Amino acid sequence: MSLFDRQVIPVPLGESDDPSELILWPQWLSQQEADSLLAQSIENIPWRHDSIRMFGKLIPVPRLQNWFADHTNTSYTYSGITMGAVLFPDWMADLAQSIGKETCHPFNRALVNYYRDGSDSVDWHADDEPELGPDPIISSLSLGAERVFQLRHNITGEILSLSLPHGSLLLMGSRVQHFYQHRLAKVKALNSPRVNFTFRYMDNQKELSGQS
Ligand SMILES: O=C(O)CCC(=O)C(=O)O
Repeated sequence: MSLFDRQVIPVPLGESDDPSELILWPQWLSQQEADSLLAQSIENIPWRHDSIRMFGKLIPVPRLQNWFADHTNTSYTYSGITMGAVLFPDWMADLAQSIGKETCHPFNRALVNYYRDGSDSVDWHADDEPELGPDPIISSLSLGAERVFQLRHNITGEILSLSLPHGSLLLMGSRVQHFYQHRLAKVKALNSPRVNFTFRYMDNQKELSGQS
C-alpha cells in the first residue's frame, strides 16, 4: 500500500454494534507542506500554558494548547479549563475546509496541542463534551515528531496503538468517543516537537441559543 493511500482500521464497539472506523491518511500532506505548517503553527499560534486544579493544587498541563473556531462567541471547557475561542486565521480555516472535503465531514472548531518534547503528553480521555453532539466525528492532523496514539476500549480495556507520522490525518468515526478513550503517552529521550490539530464540529445555532 502506498503512503498516499488511506487505510481503514475497523474498531470494535459494543457486542451488538457494527464496528466504527478509524481512517488514516499516513501522508496527507507532503513533507514540504507539513514542515511549513509545523513551523507556522509553532511560531504563530498564541500558545496557552494552562493549569488544572487537582487535590487542591494547581498542576501545569503537560503541553501548550489553544482553541480555535469560526467565530469568537464560543468557548471550550475541559478539566475545569475554559478557553475562549481564537478566530481561525485564514490558513487554519483553509485547513479545516480541505480536511472537511477529504473526509466528507464539516469542521468549525480546532483544539491545537503543542508537545514540546517527549515529556509532554495528553492523558486518557474522550472528546465527548455535550456541545460536540451525540456522535462526535474528529479529524486529527499530526505534524512533527512521530508519536504513538493509543485508544483503549472502556469495557474490555483492549488497546489499539497507532503511530502518527508527520503530515498524517486520522479520522475518528462516529461512536468511537462513546466506546474508547485515547491518549498520547510520554516518551523518553525525545527532543523534537509535535503539533496536533483535532478538528471538531459544533452546531453554532444550538450553541448560541444555549441548547447544546
Ligand atoms: O495529540 C494527539 O494526537 C491527541 C490529541 C487529543 O487527544 C485531543 O485533542 O483530544
